[in-house]
Amino acid sequence: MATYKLTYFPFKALGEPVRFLLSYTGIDFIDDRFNEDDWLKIKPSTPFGQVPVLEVDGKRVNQSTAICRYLAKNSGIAGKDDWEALEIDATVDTIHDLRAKIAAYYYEDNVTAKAEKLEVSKQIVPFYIQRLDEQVKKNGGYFVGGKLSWADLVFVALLDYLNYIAGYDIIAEAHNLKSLKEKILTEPKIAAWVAKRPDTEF
Ligand SMILES: N[C@@H](CCC(=O)N[C@@H](CS)C(=O)NCC(=O)O)C(=O)O
Repeated sequence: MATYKLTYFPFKALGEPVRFLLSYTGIDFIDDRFNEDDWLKIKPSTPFGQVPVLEVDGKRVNQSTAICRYLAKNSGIAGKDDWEALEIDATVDTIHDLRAKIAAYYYEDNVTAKAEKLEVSKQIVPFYIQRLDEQVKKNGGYFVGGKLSWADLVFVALLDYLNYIAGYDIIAEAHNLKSLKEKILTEPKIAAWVAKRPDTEF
C-alpha cells in the first residue's frame, strides 16, 4: 500500500483542502506539520519553495489545487463528464480568486495600501459570496451537479482560514453556503477527520 505524507505549516489554510481530500478518499496519511521556525530550513528542500507538498511513496509534488483534483479523480468526485469537471475547476478557481482578494488586504503591510485594500475587500467579498450562494441554491445544495464534488470540500476546508483573514464570518448571511458547510462537516469521513485533527484557529 502506498505511503502518503502531507507536509505543511501547523495550521489549516492551503493544507486543509488536501487533508480534506485525503480524508474523504479514505487515504491514511502522515500529517507532517513543521514548526514555523523551521520553515527556512525546510523551504529549499521543497520543489518550488512552497508548501503544501504531498509525498507518495517518495515522489513529491506541490500545488494544492492540482493535488486535490488528482485525489478527487480517484474518488469519483471530479465530475461525471468533462463539462462537469470544467464547472468544478472554475468554481475552485473562483474560490481561490476570493481568497486572493481577502489575502491582498490581510498581508499588506503599508498602512495606506491596506486601508484601500480593505475597501476593495468589503465590496468584493459580498459580490463573490452572493454568487457562490446562488450557485449552490441552483445546483441542489452543492456547487456543481446536485451532488458532492471536490469544489465543496475545498470551500469548506478553506473557510476557517478565509474567515480569519477577513476578520469576520464571510458566510454569515449566505444560507445556502451555511447549509453546504453543515453537510460537508457531517459527512462521516470529513467529520472523523475534523474530530481528530489538531485544533487550530485557521
Ligand atoms: N499555489 C500554491 C501556493 C502555495 C503557497 O502559497 N504556500 C505558502 C503557504 S500557504 C508558502 O509556502 N509560503 C511560504 C513561502 O513562500 O516561503 C498552492 O496552492 O499550493
